[in-house]
Amino acid sequence: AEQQRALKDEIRSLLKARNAVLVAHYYTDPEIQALAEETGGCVADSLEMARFGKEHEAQTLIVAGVRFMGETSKILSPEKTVLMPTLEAECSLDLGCPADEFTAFCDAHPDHTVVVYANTSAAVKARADWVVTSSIALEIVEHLDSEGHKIIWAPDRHLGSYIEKQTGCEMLRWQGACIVHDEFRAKALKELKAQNPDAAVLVHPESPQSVVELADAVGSTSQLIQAARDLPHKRLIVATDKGIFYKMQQACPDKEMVEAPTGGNGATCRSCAHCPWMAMNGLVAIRDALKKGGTTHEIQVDEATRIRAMIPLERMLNFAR
Ligand code: CIZ
Ligand code: SF4
Repeated sequence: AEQQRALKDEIRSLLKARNAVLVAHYYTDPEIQALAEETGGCVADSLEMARFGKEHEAQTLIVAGVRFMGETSKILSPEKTVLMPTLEAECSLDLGCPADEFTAFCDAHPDHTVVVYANTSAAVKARADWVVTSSIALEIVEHLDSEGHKIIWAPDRHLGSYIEKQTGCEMLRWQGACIVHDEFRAKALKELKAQNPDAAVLVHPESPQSVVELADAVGSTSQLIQAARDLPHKRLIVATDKGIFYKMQQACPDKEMVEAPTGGNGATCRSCAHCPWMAMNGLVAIRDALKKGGTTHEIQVDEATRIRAMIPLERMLNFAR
């Protein structure tokens, strides 16, 4: 505890000395989210993280999350230094959609409008017509469908099939998945629901369709936190990364939250939904990033890619306004 406190103090002074602000994702560990809040930074989803970073006066952003979040921040704030606790924090959606393969796929379907999820590399965004987050994907696809566009969707297959079901718009879908949400299991969730008949079920749409079908509310991280507040239920079963409980409990301190079960190798696990890459964002790594900066921690996006990736990102930001 003593050591933790010393580390946090050191991070506080480094933030000041470097004119830096800490921006953390909802899936990082609770102590990291708390530190971001205490030091005037923010805790948010990937899009809000990038927006906050762009609008903040600090010269350096330290992004606690995964690589694509650092890249998105850099794309929107090229004049700032963007540091990450580790450059090895990846995302299975990003890894499963390499830019060269994706470009070839798009090139093979030139009559399609390319819509990619925020969980992709800068290079994949640079090949897209639109970037979307899970909070705005439905509206943008509906809009494009109403204008008669044929759509390529990448990379998350579950979010893609959820969008298809909701909008009735068929898309050419990349078959990626999130290793965390893909593990939620409908059978075990049904059993848990039966044991808690008064509970509402909240599900992130990166989960399998059979799990989404059991939900009382489906949405992005910020939408799920809002739903937790709005639903009348006092008990909530939540199918997303357990990092979200920090903000969800803050939003409704009087409610009880239960983790949805994951499957693994047939054995049901009740406290396993945590992204291993998000978990790499510890206090020591944050301290080191602020201390060393430079080559080992700084996000770089080459200028041609950045400028091209800005186009679909800004299209989304303008659509959201
Ligand atoms: O699953 C993720 O990594 C999410 C939900 C990212 C985001 O958009 O905040
Ligand atoms: Fe990627 Fe899933 Fe981790 Fe989010 S939780 S960063 S989608 S692997």
